[in-house]
This record gives sequence, structure tokens and C-alpha cells, in this order.
Amino acid sequence: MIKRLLIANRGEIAVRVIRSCRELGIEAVAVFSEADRDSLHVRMADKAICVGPADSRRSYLNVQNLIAAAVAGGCDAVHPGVGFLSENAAFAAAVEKAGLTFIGPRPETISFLGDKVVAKRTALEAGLPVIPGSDGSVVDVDAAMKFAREVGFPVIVKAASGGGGKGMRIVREESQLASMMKIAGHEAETAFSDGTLYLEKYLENPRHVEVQLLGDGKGNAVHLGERDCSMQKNHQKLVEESPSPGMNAEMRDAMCSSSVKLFEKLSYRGAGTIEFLFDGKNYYFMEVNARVQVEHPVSEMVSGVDIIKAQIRGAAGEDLGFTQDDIILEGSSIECRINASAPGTVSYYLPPGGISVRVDSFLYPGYKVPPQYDSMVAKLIVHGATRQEAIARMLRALDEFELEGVPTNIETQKRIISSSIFRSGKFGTSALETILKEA
Ligand code: MV4
Repeated sequence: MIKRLLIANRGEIAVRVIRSCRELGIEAVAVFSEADRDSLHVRMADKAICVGPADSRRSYLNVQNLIAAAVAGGCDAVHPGVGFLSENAAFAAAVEKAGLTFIGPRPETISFLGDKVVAKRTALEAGLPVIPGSDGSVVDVDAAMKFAREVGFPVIVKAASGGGGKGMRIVREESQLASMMKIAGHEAETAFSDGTLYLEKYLENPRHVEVQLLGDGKGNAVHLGERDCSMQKNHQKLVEESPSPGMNAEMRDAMCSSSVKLFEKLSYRGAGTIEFLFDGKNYYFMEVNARVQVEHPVSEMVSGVDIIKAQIRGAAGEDLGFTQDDIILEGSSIECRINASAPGTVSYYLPPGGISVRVDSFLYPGYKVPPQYDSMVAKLIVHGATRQEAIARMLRALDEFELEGVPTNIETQKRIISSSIFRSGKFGTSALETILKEA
């Protein structure tokens, strides 16, 4: 088993990983940038090592410094957290090359799934429905036009090395295809050093649902149900929930079981997510996220499984310790992301509590939120026996939440959760724009 773990991250996820380490009896070593000396994860860890200046490219993204810290700290494993290097195959390989355990999928799995064209083909072979489009990558405008006419406009051009919305272009008519491909290709080349594109039928206002999976790396996998992440704007998720209010049990079972088959085929190790688009009738495979996600707590709340612990155990070569039959999904869980739109000093902090309320945060009274990093400062997660109860509990918890000194989106979250659109459960990825317009 792992004795000492380096957490190559900051903020709430670093705190989250430290908590699971404590429960497992693993020592936690934090890393921090010069801007994060007073951060909560540094205080909570058994030991903390500075890995560079405030600029994350020279600290939290600096592979050499992170590996050196892990070695100097006497660690035997590294957890990448979310964002930063969490889906970077080269980092995972460098960790293993240094003789350390990477808490995540094998480096080869990360790079294999990083190619969205390869991932889509593999999903199709495993029997998952995929969005109609180009059969593989599109090499030129003529080939793309052929596929676009087959599936009908609008279509969407995506980067093979992309994901999460980068390098995508919606094309509404034939005359735009060539120019959009040029822009998307250029964007992809700049961002990922890979201009390879593929094409899909564009679905208007779909639901974004994703299945949470765990694999033991030996061909066994289980799912923890799905999450609905449709409440987003510009690919920034604001609210996530489980189960999805738009899916019935039959669809959920089919989607989740076929997801397990894909992970078993990949002999996937650790935690991962399969993203789908759902149009109310059919679900379509989109891509695999080979990492833990920000919204993982809603799956923990409905399943009772500590996903970070399962990840650590899996990476250490242990069995999952449970099968699909042991996992009972109960009730409904909602997460609201609390963002600070500007840096500042937290002058007052009183997080909500009570039954089935969870706050994952790195804030404390007097903490100075630095300007350099992600704006998310807390996640408020609730569980209820029903979706209705979870909604009432979330509104109660948002009301209790007292946070002063930094401007937050708590009031916006109250508006979203109390909106008739959210309450109805019938919404897709364009709902948030509508809700925010209604003043
Ligand atoms: C799509 C789509 C509609 N049709 N693909 C955005 C993130 C990236 N993973 C893929 N995305 C989309 N792909 C087809 N064929 C709409 C989106 C999309 C979206 C997906 C999930 C969550 C939020 C989204 C917001 C806008 C667009």
C-alpha cells in the first residue's frame, strides 16, 4: 500500500485528496506556489513543498519540479487532482519513470483516449451509440462536405486532440464549412500542436450526461450512475446533479452498462467518466475523461463510494473491494459551484451545515484569494431522498452560506436552483442562458 502521497494540485481538490489520505492512513505531502503559501491545503498536509512561482506554468504545471518534490518528500505516489496535469500522459509517464505510483489511469490509456477520433472508434466497436459524422478524421474540405451532406447541416467540427469545447466550430450551412475548418484547424494546431479534425451532426440544446466509472486495471469495472451537467455557460459548468432528471431507469441502465463494457475492454484503472449527449430519446457517446472530475461528489453522495479512495486503491493494484451489485444508488444529489469573480480577503466565512449538506472548499476566515488561479472557491453539495428535497435543501444551504470579502455567484445560484426551468428538470445545455436573461 501507499505510505506517502504527493498531491500535485491546489485548492479544494488538494484538500479533498488530503481528507481521503487521512482516512486511509496515508501521509499527505502538499505542493504550493509562492502565491499559495497560506492556502488551506498547505496547512492541512503533513508536509508542504514549494514548487515555483505564482505562474502555474512554472509551478503546478512544472513536471520537473513536481517530480523533484515527490522524490525529496519521500513520496511513493502522486495524485494529480483535477485540471493542471491530471490528464497529461507525459506527466503520468514521468511519475512512473521516477519509480512512483501515478494515481490515475496508465499513461498509455490517457494518451489513447486523448485522441477523440480513436476513442470514438473504440466506443463504436464496444457497441456504444456514437453521434453520426465522419468516419474517423476528415483530411480535407471535400471529404468533410461529403459527410456533412450525408448527416445534414448543422454540423460541428471538432479537434481530435481537443475536448471540453476547445477547437470546436458549429457550421450551419455549406458555404461556411471551408472557413470554419480553417479556423478550427488553426486553433487546434496552436492549442494542441495537432490540427486533426473530425465532424459530427450538431445536436441543438442536448443534455450533457456523463457516467462515473471505476476500474481495477485488470478488466473489471463498475459504474456509479450518471450526472447531468447541462447547467453550463461557455463550457463552464455551474450546477451538476445525479441522477439526471431527463433519463428514465431503462435508458440509464443501458447507458451505464454499455459504459462499463467499454471500461472493461480498456482494462481501465482508477476513476474515469464517459461523456454523452442525450436528446431526450437517444444518448450518444462523446468522449472519455481519464481523470477525476470537479463534479464527482454528486456521485459519491448517491452511491456512498469515496471515489478518491477507490482511485488510490486501484492505482496501488488492489481490487475495488465491491462489485456492481454492492452499489446502490439512492436519492438525488445536487452540486453548486461557488465562484469568486475577483480576488480579495475573506473577511467573514460561515459555510452551511446540517443534514446531508457538504462543502468542499479551501476557504477560511482571513484567507486571501489569489488572482492567478481558477475562480471556483467552494462546492456546495446536498443530498435528498428525492430531487424535490435536494432542491429545497440546496436553497436552504445557499441561504445559510455567509461569505464576505470576495464577490461570489451565490445569488446567481439561488436564481438558478429556484427557477422554474431547473425545478422542472426539463432543460438542455442552453437553459442557463435563458435563466440568466430573465432578470
Ligand atoms: C456537441 C454538441 C452538439 N452536437 N457535439 C462541448 C464540449 C465538448 N465535450 C463537446 N461539446 C458539444 N459537442 C455535437 N455533435 C454540443 C456540445 C456542447 C456541450 C456539450 C456538453 C456540455 C456543454 C456543452 C455546451 C455547448 C455545446
